[in-house]
Parts: sequence; structure tokens; C-alpha cells
Amino acid sequence: MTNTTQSYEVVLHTDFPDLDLYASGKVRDLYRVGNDHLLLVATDRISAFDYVLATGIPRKGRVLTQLSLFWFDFLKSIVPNHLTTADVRQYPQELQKHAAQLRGRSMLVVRADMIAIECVVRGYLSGSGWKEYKASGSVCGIPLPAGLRESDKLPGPIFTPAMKASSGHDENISFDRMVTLAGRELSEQLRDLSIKVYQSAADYAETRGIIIADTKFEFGRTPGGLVIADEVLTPDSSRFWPKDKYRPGGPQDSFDKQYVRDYLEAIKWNKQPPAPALPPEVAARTGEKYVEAYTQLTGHPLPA
Ligand code: Q0T
Repeated sequence: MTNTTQSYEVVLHTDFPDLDLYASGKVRDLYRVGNDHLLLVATDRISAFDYVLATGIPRKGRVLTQLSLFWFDFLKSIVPNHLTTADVRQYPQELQKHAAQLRGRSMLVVRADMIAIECVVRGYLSGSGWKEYKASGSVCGIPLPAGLRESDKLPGPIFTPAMKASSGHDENISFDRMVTLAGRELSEQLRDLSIKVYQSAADYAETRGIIIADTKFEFGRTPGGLVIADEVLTPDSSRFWPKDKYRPGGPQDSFDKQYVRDYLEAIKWNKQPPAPALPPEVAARTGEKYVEAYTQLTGHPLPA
């Protein structure tokens, strides 16, 4: 058997000195393009236990971008999105000099007025939802049946909005609180749309052997109306669980970050900055898991 090792350029930081940085997240950078557009660039950065690690994950930015593009297309009859194009040849002239850096990992999107509430949908009981349920029997004010176990499937998907708190962490809020902040009509529209989008994606993913336990959507207003923005239904915005390993009654392994978490636990990192580097084989195997998530969900190899 021949064993070849492909090497990939890993991008930790984008470098576009001539562009205006609009916003920068843990793993993505947004640049202003003209008045009405933004360039969303997914790096190969990875976060674990709330910190961005010192090592990048080969092909991660490409997987997250291509997966978002897959879902935008899959969901287009349910919800309009912010995508203008991901074909670099169609980007404005001023971006062409960066074509090599942008190909596969970027999207040109319409600039939106973002709604400052994260639209979270949960189909399974995990993370902060499980914590809240254990303490109160409900999640974001939604009462749930007694006797549920960690990672159990809920009777139906629930909408559990959240907001960035001053700590930088997300804080779950009740639907009533969302109504106070965003108004009843918009809140009901976002709730109903979020649940429809989750249901349609989760039903599809299950046929491909992946459980989407929960996910977070972000919406914005554009001159053309309400759109789903940001990245959608990626491993960074969702919990993906391999269906064949699903065992309710405890936490589930993460489809994509498990090698990283296991390594960080093994070296007993105290989870305070600076975040450590990863051994090259942990980074490489994690990259393979991201690619596997893409291939399993879409049924296609990751575009070269
Ligand atoms: C946004 C206007 O984390 C974020 O960005 C990090 C790079 C979230 N974020 C999104 C926007 C978008 C999008 N997507 C848009 N289409 N229009 N703002 C800003 N921050």
C-alpha cells in the first residue's frame, strides 16, 4: 500500500493590508468591500475550551466555507441568505490580487444590519441546555418532560435564543426577553424560521449518518429583506454527532474536535491563556475529521 501525505497551506491570519477590516472573530475575519458588501474569510484557526489554539487545522477554513455554501443552496427555498458569490473570479477587481489566498475559503456577502440575538435551535439536550434542564427542568423558559437524560432527543426542536453577555460568553434568554428586545413580530418570524431550517437540515443530515444536536443561526436585515447570515450548520456553529456512536445518558464525542479535546485533557492544560500548540499529527487527524464531516454530509469530496 502506498501512503502519501499531502501537505496543505495553513492560514492562521489573513493578510490584506489594503482592505478595511470590518470585524474579526475567533476563527474568521470580515473585510469591507465597497458600501454594500463584505468579504468573509474563514481561516484555519480552531478554538477549544473557549480559546483559539496556536496551531491551525489543515483545510478547516475551506471545509467550513464549502459546508456553508452547501447549506445555503440546500436551504434556499426556505430562507434567503447573504451570499453574493464565492467564485473568486466574480469578486471585484480590487480583490483579484488576493485570489490565491481567497479561493475556497471566502465568500462575498451582502452587508446586513445584524440582529443581535443568536437564534439557537436544539433537537437534543446538551451543553448549556442540559445544565439548565438539570437545574430547573426547563431551557430558556421552555418546560421539558421530566426524566430526560444528557444527550436525549427532545420531543421536538426548541428555540433557545442567546445574547453575547459582557463576559463575552453567550447567555441564554427567554423568548419573552427576546420579544422585549426585538419585538413580537420579528421574534416569532425568527423562531419559526429557525426551527424550520434546523428541522430540514437535521432530517437530511440524519439520512447521512450525522445527528445535528443543536445549532446557532444569525440573521440580518438587508435592502432585499431578512437573510440568514454568517456561516450555517458547520461544526463550529453546531454540535455534530456521528449517529452510529450515539449513546444518550452522557456527553457525546464531538465529530470534529475530539482529538483536540482529548489531547488538551491529556496534557492537563489549565484552560487559561496562552492556549497550547497541537502536535502535527493531532492537527492533521483533526483536519481529516473536518473533511470527513463535509464528505459524509454532502456525499461529495471536498473541492480541490
Ligand atoms: C455581518 C454585516 O462573528 C462574526 O464575524 C466574525 C468574522 C459575526 N458577524 C457577522 C457580521 C455579516 C455576516 N456574516 C453581514 N452579512 N453583514 N455583518 C458581523 N459580525
